[in-house]
Amino acid sequence: MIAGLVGKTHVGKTTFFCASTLAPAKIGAVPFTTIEPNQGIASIRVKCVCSEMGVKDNPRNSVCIDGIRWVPVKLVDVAGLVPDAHKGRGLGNKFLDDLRQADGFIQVVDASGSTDANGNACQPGARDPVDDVRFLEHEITMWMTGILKKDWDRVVKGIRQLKEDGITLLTERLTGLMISRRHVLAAIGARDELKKRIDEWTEEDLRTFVEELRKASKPMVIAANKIDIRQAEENIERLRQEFKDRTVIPCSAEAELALRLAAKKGIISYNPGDQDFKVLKEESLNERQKEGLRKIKDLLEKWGSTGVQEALESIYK
Ligand SMILES: Nc1nc2c(ncn2[C@@H]2O[C@H](COP(=O)(O)OP(=O)(O)O)[C@@H](O)[C@H]2O)c(=O)[nH]1
Ligand SMILES: [Mg+2]
Repeated sequence: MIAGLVGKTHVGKTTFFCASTLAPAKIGAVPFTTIEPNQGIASIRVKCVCSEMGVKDNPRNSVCIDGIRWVPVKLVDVAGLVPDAHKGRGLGNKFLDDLRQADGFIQVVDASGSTDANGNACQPGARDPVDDVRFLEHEITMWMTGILKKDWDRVVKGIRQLKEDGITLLTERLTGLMISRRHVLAAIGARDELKKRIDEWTEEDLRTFVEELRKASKPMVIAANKIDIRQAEENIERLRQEFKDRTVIPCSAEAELALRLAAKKGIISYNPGDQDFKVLKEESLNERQKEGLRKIKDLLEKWGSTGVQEALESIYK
């Protein structure tokens, strides 16, 4: 299983990545916790059969803790996508190609609006994260369109001269993206204008097809990050209004990272996704750290969790 982290620079992707791949000691027993600087292993929770069936399980590559099985997922942190990444701007294509095998994407946006279009810090509230979601959808669609267009002549020739089946030809071109015939059929079924001979599709039809294909094949959850900044709340409401068919998960990657680091050091007891944590070594904390943890506690109380674990898991729901 592979999940891709996408988004422009400075929204918190690497923080999200570090938090997710920094497994608490017990979960860290899964092999290959780190693969490469931008690839690591995160874990998602599934209910373990041992609790349901009352049997003792012996999972080979996942761990079971208190009836929750932690299953490894490869997480890829795609360094800062910039507008026009699909045309190769900012090494965009190279990064995007790391995502070919991804089951889905976590779109990290700075919900506090404190990162401008080019990934530079700005006043909170100055940037509209709705625009970032649109830009990312567009980049991913254009990247997939590019892959398909490369061989479009062959598809047309196959249909016209060799009388091959268009759906099969399309599916063959897309297997490298982990896209199957089922997805191709779903995408075509979604739009009336696509229900005609594939070799007669216009550029516009092709883009429509890819847009539907992306929706059918690659779940994209919006991780609305930086909820610890006041301006985020209003933006999250707007994101939910604008993208009614998308999952928007409020997140604080920074809070999750702090909690996992503290848990790893044995200062607190905390499992990823929890609504709360318990301080174990109060005496080892200075005033600043205590204040930091208090703020995180308030944040958890308000939002239910840091959102990081939920964002990762919602790709697989
Ligand atoms: N306030 C706040 N800042 C965050 C959060 N997550 C990340 N950041 C900060 O945002 C900046 C960019 O983070 P980074 O992970 O490097 O972003 P990337 O460029 O998308 O990989 C850093 O200063 C982080 O500390 C968060 O949840 N809240
Ligand atoms: Mg980064």
